[in-house]
Amino acid sequence: MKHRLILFFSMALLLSATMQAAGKYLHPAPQQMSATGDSIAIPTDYRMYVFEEGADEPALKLLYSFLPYSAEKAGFGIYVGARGDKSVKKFSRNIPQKAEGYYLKIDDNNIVVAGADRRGLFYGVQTLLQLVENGKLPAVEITDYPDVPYRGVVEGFYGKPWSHMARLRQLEFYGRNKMNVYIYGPKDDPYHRTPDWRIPYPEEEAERMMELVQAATDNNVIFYWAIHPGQDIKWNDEDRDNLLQKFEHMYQLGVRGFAVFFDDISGEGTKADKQAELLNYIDDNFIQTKHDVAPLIMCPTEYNKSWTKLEGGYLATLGERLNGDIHIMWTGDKVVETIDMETLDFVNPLIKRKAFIWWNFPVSDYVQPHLLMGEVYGNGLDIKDDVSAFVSNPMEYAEASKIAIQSIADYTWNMEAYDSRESWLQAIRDLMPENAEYLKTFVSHNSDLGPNGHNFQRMESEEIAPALDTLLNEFRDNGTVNPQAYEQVARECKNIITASYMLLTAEDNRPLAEEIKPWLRYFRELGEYGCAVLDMVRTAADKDTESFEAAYRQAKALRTIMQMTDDTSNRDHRQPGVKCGTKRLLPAFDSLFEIACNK
Ligand code: NGO
Repeated sequence: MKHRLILFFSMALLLSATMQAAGKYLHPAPQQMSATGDSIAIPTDYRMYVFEEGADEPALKLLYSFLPYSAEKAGFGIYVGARGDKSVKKFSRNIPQKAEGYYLKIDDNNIVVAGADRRGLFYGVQTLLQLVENGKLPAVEITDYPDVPYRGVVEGFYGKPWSHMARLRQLEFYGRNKMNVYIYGPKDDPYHRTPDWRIPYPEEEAERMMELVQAATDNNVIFYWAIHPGQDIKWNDEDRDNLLQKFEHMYQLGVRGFAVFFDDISGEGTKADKQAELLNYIDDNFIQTKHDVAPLIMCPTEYNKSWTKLEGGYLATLGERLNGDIHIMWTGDKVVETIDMETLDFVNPLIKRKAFIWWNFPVSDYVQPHLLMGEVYGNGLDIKDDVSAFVSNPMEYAEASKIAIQSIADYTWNMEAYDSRESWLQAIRDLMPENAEYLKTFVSHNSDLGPNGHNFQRMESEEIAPALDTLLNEFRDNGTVNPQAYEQVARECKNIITASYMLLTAEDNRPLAEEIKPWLRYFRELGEYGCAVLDMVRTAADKDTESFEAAYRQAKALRTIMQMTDDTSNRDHRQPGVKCGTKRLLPAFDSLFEIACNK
């Protein structure tokens, strides 16, 4: 036992040393990986064994983007294919028996990327690319597969739908992070929802849709298109045919995944038996007859536990009547809540299948002045066998949502290995590689939601919180200034100001900088306000009345400026405005201001 433990620890050390040497934190974390510590230069002379030369496959396109095809006779072999392909026959025993899995081996003589299927192969190539560092590849052996079958995003929020460019960037990002599904369902697209769900997209929008479908295919993502007909649907043949015609129109545009949402509606449309009848009809007469379409997904009206009226039998009816292959979405115990075994133990028996999780995070349509860019934590690490899918409903800010989405990708791929902090830090680095430190400062103070109807809270400003508390308590109770705490808070205020300027002008992710611009301005003002408040505290403690007066006037003006920024930015929303640091920073600064005035 002892020996085994020692072996285990030395292996683990070796592995982490190797990965660190390669400067890499592979994400999502592979299920099994061993490394020798050696590395090889990216081969320039090699023989490639592919399943089909020139095949129009995302995995091959990706591979060729960094290893141009070479037919030279060379000793080094690159074997690429999926189970059943001749090119990887030798390795078939190593390929995991799991959908979307892959086997990857790099040594002195060969590179093997062998998928359990085409998507698995694609993920193997993604991992290979992630391993490249300074023209080198570490010698590794990886056996990998996802925990959750469907992982991705449902664009299902209220507010301005994502732009076409933002969606294209997202789809590439999903491929890179091994997410396989994107569900199109923005509430504010009139053609998705009542009353225009019956009408086909105009030419220009239809063309964009086709481009999105292509981008999804290129990144091995299933593009789902969702319809939201419930608010005015008539339970008659005419509307049933309207719906099928719209789906057929979307099919012609290339869509191969369909969903029907009955969330947030009232009236006739909410009837479970009618919904089930319609959905089974669509399933039998459209989904199943096409042969190339992914399973149908539905979002129920009672989509969370707090809205479930057991006595009404809504969910039980769906569970009993809906065809077994139709997925049913679920947001957890509440509209916005983390997902655990308990909620699945409640819903799965009712719906007689594994819930398709629609996780309402980092969506911010009910707290629009806030950006939710903090760590992703709180979901059960033991639920992989009890969900059929886990998709995130994001913010209307596509780039800013990527921090949470990347962590959800990590979480859904390998729950046991999921480390919310590591994943968050990596996502920050990936999003803005050259300004990661500044972005970390910004997002550390932009994660909580403030007071909200769903009573959902997130940690915020954790690192500076103890210093803020010490400074505040000692100053309030004794009128003294704790020097270390003061120093720490003062440094953070300066970091905030610097971070705002750096991010406003950052070139490594312009779309992100543009999205968060109003918050960056407010953030800078918050930092400046903090500095002025600290001056008030110091001069009040020193009984330096004249300097206090000046600091007071400055702090007051800055607080007014912050209010003006809040009052004038981000206006086109139901809940307009911008807020940063509402959990710790701003309340602490405001309290210090008050206390200093009363000293
Ligand atoms: C609801 C609604 C979404 C919102 C979300 C957060 C579901 C399933 N439908 O959850 O459109 O974005 O709340 O407000």
